[in-house]
Amino acid sequence: MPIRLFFRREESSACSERVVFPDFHKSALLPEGAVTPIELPATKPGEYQFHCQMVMLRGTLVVR
Ligand SMILES: [Cu+2]
Repeated sequence: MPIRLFFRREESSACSERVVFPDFHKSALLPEGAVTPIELPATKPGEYQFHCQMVMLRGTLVVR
């Protein structure tokens, strides 16, 4: 199934203004104080990294 994630940006550092999912060639601007949905296509089980533009803030999306 396609994936929909919601990001809520809770601070104003420029670092957190964009989230990047390199495996999906997808990124989104995150307005401060707002919830931003991000749609990703259906994909194989595995772990997919996401991060800010400078790769300082990071996370992992686990697909089972
Ligand atoms: Cu950053």
